[in-house]
Amino acid sequence: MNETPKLVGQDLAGLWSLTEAGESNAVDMAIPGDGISALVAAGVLPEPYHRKNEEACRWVSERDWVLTRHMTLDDPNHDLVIEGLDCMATVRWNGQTVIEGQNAFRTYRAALDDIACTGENTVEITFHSAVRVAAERQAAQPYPVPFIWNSPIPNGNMLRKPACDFGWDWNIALAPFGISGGIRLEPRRPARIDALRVSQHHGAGAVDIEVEVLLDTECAQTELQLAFNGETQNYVADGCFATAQFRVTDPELWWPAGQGAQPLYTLTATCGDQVEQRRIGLRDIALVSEPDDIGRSFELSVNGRDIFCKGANWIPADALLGRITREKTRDLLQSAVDANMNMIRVWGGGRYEADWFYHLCDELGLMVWQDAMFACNLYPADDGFLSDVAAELRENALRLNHHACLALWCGDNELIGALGWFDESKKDRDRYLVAYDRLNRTIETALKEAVPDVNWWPSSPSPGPMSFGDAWHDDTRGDMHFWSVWHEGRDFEHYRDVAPRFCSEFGFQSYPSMDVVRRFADPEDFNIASPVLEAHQKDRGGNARIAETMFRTFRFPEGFENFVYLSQVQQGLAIETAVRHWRAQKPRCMGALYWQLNDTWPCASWSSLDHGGGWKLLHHMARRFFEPVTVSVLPTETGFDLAAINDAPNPCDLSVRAEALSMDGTARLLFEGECHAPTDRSAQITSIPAASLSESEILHLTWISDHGPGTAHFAPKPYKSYDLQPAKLLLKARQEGPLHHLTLSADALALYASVEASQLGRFSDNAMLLRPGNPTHLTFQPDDPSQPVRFTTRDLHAATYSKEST
Ligand code: BMA
Repeated sequence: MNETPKLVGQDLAGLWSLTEAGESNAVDMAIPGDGISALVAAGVLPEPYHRKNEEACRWVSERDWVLTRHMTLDDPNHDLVIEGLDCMATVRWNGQTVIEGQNAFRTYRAALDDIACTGENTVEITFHSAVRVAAERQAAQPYPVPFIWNSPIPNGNMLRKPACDFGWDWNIALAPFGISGGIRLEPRRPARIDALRVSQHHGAGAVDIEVEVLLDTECAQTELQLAFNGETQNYVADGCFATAQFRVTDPELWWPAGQGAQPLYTLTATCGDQVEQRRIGLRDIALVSEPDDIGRSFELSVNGRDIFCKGANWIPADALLGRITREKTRDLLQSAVDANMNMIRVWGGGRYEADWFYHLCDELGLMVWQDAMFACNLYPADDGFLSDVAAELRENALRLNHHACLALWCGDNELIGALGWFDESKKDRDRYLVAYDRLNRTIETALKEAVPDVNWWPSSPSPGPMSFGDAWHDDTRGDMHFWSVWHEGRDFEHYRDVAPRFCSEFGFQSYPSMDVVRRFADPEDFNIASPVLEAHQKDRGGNARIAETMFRTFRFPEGFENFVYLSQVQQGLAIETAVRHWRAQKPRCMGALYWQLNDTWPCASWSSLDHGGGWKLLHHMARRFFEPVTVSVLPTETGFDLAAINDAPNPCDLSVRAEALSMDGTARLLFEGECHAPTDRSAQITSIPAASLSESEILHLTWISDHGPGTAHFAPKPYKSYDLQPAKLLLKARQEGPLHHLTLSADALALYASVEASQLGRFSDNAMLLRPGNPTHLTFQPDDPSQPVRFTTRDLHAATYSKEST
């Protein structure tokens, strides 16, 4: 069931006419949508994601654009409502200015009664160049307010639109304009429901629901009807406010994925012809951050159960808002849950997502860490800017407050760190820290006024309220962004030197999969140093870091396709090293959200899902290293500790086997035993002396519990130091209906054995360890089953040994 209310009035979504200001050539523009997508569809611009076309599309953001639509009205007595007007826009109705938009994160509403007429009407929206207005605003600041170097389009921090629109270290820079939400005429109502604030009080065997109705009304009294869980109550509201109470006995609780079900109850509020519907999951969710012996804890508790949060950071589903669809977004979120995630962090450089996004997360059991939309820049702190921010936070907090998935609100992304990145703020930290605190207080105050019981965290990363320390290197307090491995070039082992309380960002880049590369590049571009591939790598040192890490870890790959494959293997290895280690630190550590889940366009990035939703090897590995019950190898000075981790709701027992595996695939048993895994902490299984493994062996683990079997391996030395044997992978494929059944077998130990397909689809597994005599079965579900598929196999030996040496 959807939350979208039935429209009373007139929907103005659909085709509008777009012209450059002062020009006469018009093209169609779909609303919701963006101008770049419209100009591409009309053939005015080339496909921006292809090769180096970004450059050819940049000029659009430097011009003004006019969107027009004519319509006939029987009754002019309407409000014009626009959601996601992005962003500096003047809206004229029959020539009269009715809205001056300046914030893509707010809803604008204008009464048209004196302006609209019966019969033919014209609405015109002028989008002023974001580049020009941002520069004007910067020039008007009383002191310089620097923006991040990742953004090739300057001054994005002056405008309230997604920060990454101006470019990011993974994004194309186009600063698109458009409308991301609804645009409609609503009948002028004497009283209107502006927001519903829903709070839950959980007691023994019952949940009390309080619904506060916030009305926009000039009437002294308004009749309302509220219905929840089959019970209907009638009210007469005095003024702008009414409160209703409901009690649910024997409630069916909402749980994060992996902890239980996600039942949703329906709340309906009716005011005249306005019917608002919300789906409510009953849960008691608390952010627990308290001083302790280590420093300051950070964890989420749901219905009294401490939850280890596993997941990734969410960025907009596409760089062009017109290309974002509910179906594609659902697929990305479903992939998160399928990889055993229970949380995503909606990162502060994107946007507050649409209502339906949070509704999907409610249904899927994906908790949402919600940043306020501020990232990596310094920001203005003048009254005009701050009052706009307060209105933005109030609106979004009220819009989203009822969602079960919403776990916490966070003030920003990395604004405290940013104080140390710019010459201006390094020279005068006092001024910029005060400005920061004004902004941060504005956000906190607006949120708490709107939704008093909100779970609030001041910034990410943050050691805690009123702490402005280095949460990139301090693993004792609050949430941490641990970037030393990627941005400081430390080796993967360095992940084990820290034990964050909650790691809300850490990441390692890889190349997009070959099916994605083929869509944006031509074969002559297939070289990471080619201009086209470099144009799709937005992190200055990114290619060098990927290549350097390969030198450290592997023998160098043969050819471009193996380079792409190996970049994904090493990305998976990096994140697996961190996650397995930090999960074993439970309960000191209670969360690991890697950077980043998805991509906005096809590029080299830290994502585990390709642009288009395909699974990179990291995503397959994440499914395994995020499994509720798992075993981690913790290297010590004398050997290897094995730890059992259980994030499932109940304790369980595991049977564990550890073997020494040689490169030809033969195995020697080192340990076999049972272990009890409680849910509140990781449990030591055994220690394996370092001398148990010969120089040419790796550790191989298998286990079985109530949650099924699991497997992992651990190589004590870089893979390049092992003499891998030719695995000679053999793939047998058979198609049954839409599904391809694949059997993969090997002649010797095959590490990170993978299958790629010539078209988009989902493999059931990948990046596997194969041993001779133990074939593996997997499936491939193509997106388009009518097309023939060609499969390619890869493994570490085949990718890194020249043909002559095999
Ligand atoms: C983090 C994020 C992003 C960035 C990523 C990779 O700090 O907050 O700003 O894209 O690092 O550099």
